[in-house]
Amino acid sequence: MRLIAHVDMDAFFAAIEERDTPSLRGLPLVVGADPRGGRGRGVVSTANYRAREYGIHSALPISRAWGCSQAAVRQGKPPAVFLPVDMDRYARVSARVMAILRRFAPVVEPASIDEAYLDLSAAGSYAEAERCCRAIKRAIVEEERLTASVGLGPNKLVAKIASGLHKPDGLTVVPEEAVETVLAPLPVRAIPGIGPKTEAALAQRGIRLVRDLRRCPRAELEALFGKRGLDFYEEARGRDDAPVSEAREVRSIGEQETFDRDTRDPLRLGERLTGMCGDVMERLRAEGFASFRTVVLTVRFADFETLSRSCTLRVPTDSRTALTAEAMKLLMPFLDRRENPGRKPIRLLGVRVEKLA
Ligand code: TTP
Ligand code: MG
Repeated sequence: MRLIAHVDMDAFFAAIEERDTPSLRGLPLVVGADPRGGRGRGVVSTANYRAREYGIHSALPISRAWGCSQAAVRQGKPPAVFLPVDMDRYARVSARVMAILRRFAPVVEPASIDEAYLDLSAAGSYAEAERCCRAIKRAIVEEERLTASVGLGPNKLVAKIASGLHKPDGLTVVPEEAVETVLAPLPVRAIPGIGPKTEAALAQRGIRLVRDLRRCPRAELEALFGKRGLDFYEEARGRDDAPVSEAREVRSIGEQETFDRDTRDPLRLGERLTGMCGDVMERLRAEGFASFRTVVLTVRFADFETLSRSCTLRVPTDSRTALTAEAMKLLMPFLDRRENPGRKPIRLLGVRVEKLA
């Protein structure tokens, strides 16, 4: 019998800010781009639960988050506090949380900065694995003063869905025999891999809940979505045999920045790019990688046209100078006719490293 847990930190970036700054506790918090009094650009990274009551959530444009906060103020509620993203600090906390998890499970697979899968099969029973999950939650609270939500189930798919069912500070156990009942009433979006596009395509056919998806014949799903359709067929039944594997899910580490104003100023772009390269290197180290080989630069122009260019080094490196130099080389053609014949100003720059070791 497999016993798989999924641990997901609650309102991760915002929870760290609250922990580290007592004066922020209990206030609605938004971590993300600078709102600039409603004129800011970029998006919300995360909001704490108090701010979510205002309608603010991850990936919402920061200007809209500002609007939500203003609306709340008009109803006599406190304004949201907007904080910039301090990725180095969050990455360091993440590394410590992952280290705690490794004390409890032989195999831990980090799935993002704030979530991981654990193989607890050695516990032998749901009762024992559940005790282990409680101990994990306790250790994270005691050592990091942060809460996590945990899901326990027969595979990664069910564990992941379960961890999201009782947030924050939840522990949700879904043994094999409960899988069908628990999944049936959930929206199809609860299935990882079903995004807004697939959701819309399914809704057109009247398929909104996992229970509707279960009624859809295998051949029909395959005809609609190809190989992914076959996955949906299995997932609707809570089936997933993917192993929990130490092999890092993290394939790339990147930073990006939307500028206050679209710009083609080489000095300003170069300065921001250098800053981002520094942040990427810090995260690379915080997440335990020794080197990278590929550098990818992303440029979004004022009209939202978005281009990426990459280069792969002959040998892996851990040098910040090398990263900055390669990123600069990739940027240059965007400043002149080579990649930017229309001389369009740039809205966003991003840099990421891949082929990590
Ligand atoms: P999530 O686990 O999706 O969100 P969360 O931990 O803030 O809240 P929840 O309690 O619902 O789990 O993501 C983890 C962190 O990743 C989050 O704190 C901020 C960051 N993040 C972004 O920067 N942009 C995004 O669009 C999302 C979804 C997350
Ligand atoms: Mg989380």
